[in-house]
Amino acid sequence: MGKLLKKKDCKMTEEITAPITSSEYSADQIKILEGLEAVRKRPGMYIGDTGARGLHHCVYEIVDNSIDEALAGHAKKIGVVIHADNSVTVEDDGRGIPCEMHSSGISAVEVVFTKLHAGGKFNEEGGAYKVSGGLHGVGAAVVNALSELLQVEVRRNGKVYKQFFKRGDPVAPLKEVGVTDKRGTMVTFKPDPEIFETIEYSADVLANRLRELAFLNSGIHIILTDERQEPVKTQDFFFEGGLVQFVEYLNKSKEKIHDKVIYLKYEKDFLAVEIAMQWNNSYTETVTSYVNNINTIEGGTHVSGFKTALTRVVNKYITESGMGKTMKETLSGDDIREGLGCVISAKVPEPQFEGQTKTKLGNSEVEGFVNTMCYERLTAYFEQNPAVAKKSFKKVLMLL
Ligand code: TSJ
Repeated sequence: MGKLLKKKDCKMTEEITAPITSSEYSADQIKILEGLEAVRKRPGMYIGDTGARGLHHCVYEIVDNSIDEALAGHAKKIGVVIHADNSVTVEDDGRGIPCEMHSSGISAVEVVFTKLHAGGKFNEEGGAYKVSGGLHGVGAAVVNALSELLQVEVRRNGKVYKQFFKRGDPVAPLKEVGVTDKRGTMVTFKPDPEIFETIEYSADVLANRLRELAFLNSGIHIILTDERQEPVKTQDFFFEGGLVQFVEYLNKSKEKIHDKVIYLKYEKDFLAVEIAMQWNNSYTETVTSYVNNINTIEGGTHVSGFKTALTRVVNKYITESGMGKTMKETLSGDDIREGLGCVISAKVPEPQFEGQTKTKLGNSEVEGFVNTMCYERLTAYFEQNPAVAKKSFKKVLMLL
């Protein structure tokens, strides 16, 4: 993923104040375009860079909207297609972006694609548990600004609506173009070669991120199609087992200490954490962590909460079970995590990202939340699964 940007880093577009009639349509557009002009002037500020990373980031920004719709319980399938000309289509079977008129007289769809500070409002009204990554709901407008062409098709209320944009500029207002019995949103965009150093998508880069999203959000089908080759290649990423399957995937070439992946999940007051882990016979620790589907490379409070709890639980188990009767001191966290493959995924409503690369979770409330839940759940897990505990801690104690 590209650089994570805070809302305050983005220049806000001007507020649209007075309601307008259709004849005033183009006049009002000028104000909106001032906002998107800023994106075209300094694309790096919004998508990190204008190289391959930024190019792929555009797809992630659009996909994030569909992931949110799926997390809210309204979509099951997300399709991503790389076309022959390197334009990309993202489609979902969700409720469809609302098409009614916004208070400004512009359709809600157009607001999503032209206003830099639009997104958030809808999502709050929707009451959904909106947690996916992205530029706080401005992603669609940013991608639109950086696209030579963008087309959106919404299927909603039995109707099909369509709108086109050129370099962020609406060609015409949202138009009703037909009837349908389906629901969903489809967006096709062609990255602007005036902006990007390359517009050639890598199917592998997209596949890796989409697979990761499918592991992190179990039950969603994410289907990638690359039409640039014959025969057309399609991959369907779908993992009912979510994080458990993610750890199996990461550990697939390793020799496992115990068969079943340990899995914990806890949700309370809009905070949620899921952890899957399994020891292998190597000496390397691999703790991969995410917050709202964003890889927290530098870790943070969710990771430290887990680590502290694991160290306490394992030492307590070793002492109480008599496994460590020859030991004078307690095991360090590093000892315990030798050979541990682990994925932590936290969902945090207002994440604070810190550190050099803004990939370290800073929210202090998360540390205690994860620590308490891990201490309780892991204690219970090892009591109920003594065979797993014995095998893993023997390895940790180097008795194997
Ligand atoms: F943002 C976007 F335009 F880029 C985009 C949004 C792109 C794609 C491929 C999908 C979507 C999208 C948005 N999929 N589903 C939604 N859902 C809504 O925007 C939505 C629908 C209904 C309601 C409601 O409260 O009735 C609320 C929302 C946020």
